[in-house]
Amino acid sequence: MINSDTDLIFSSKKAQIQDFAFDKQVVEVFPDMISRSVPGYNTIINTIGNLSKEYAQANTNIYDLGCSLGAATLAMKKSITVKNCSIIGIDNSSAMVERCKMHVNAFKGESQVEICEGNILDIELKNASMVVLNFTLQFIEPEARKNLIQKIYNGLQPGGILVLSEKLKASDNVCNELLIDLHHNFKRENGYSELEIAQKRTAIENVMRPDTLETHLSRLKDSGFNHVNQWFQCFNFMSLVAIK
Ligand code: GEK
Repeated sequence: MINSDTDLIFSSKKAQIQDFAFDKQVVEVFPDMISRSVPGYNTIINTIGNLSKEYAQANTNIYDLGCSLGAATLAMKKSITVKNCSIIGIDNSSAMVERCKMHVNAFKGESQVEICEGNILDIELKNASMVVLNFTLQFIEPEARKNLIQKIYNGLQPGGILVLSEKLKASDNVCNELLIDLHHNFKRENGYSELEIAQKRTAIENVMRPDTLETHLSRLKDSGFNHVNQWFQCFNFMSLVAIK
């Protein structure tokens, strides 16, 4: 059923395709867009909630970096029962932050939640027991990714966890094309047309630059994470945990 929350951004032919931006138009349809475009999104959000039950430590901070409308923040707010945790959600899109504040305030939870507009490359990260990078690192300039992961490692308490979810580029070109085809099938099955798939692909290719799994794993190891494992993959979308 099509309604005002349905993602129709690329449904009509555009004379010129601008780079994708997390603006007001995207915010309006974001939950529909992400759940029809990212295989396993709801499973990943639920699992972030479950992991926060296990890993959130009393008197620490929990960070949701690139929080968008706060789906992961909310899953954690609903799950955390230990005392005196602060969940801090950060996003550099003012349209996202404005809407996110309304979403998260609508639910009660044990932890206090603060949603801030800012660049995750500039923030200080300290006394953390859990950090979530749910499909955000792929939008960060590749040269800045190592420092960000290192900052996260340094800001985590021993035993703290990073949940990193990303779209992947397969290192083998044949397999990469296969995974892209399977993902496009997933989008077709969720009602996106060929035109929408093609125009979105053009709009996003300059702003979202996926890494290979090998690059993620070696960056995490080089930053000091000794315990790293993928727990989810569907087509070219994966999520992993890294524990300090
Ligand atoms: C979810 N985690 O629903 N600083 C802060 N925010 C940024 C930056 C930056 N440098 N770069 C991009 N963003 C969410 C989904 S979406 C993924 C994350 C997607 C923000 C950007 O504004 C957007 O809200 C988010 O990262 C990426 O669990 O749409 O594919």
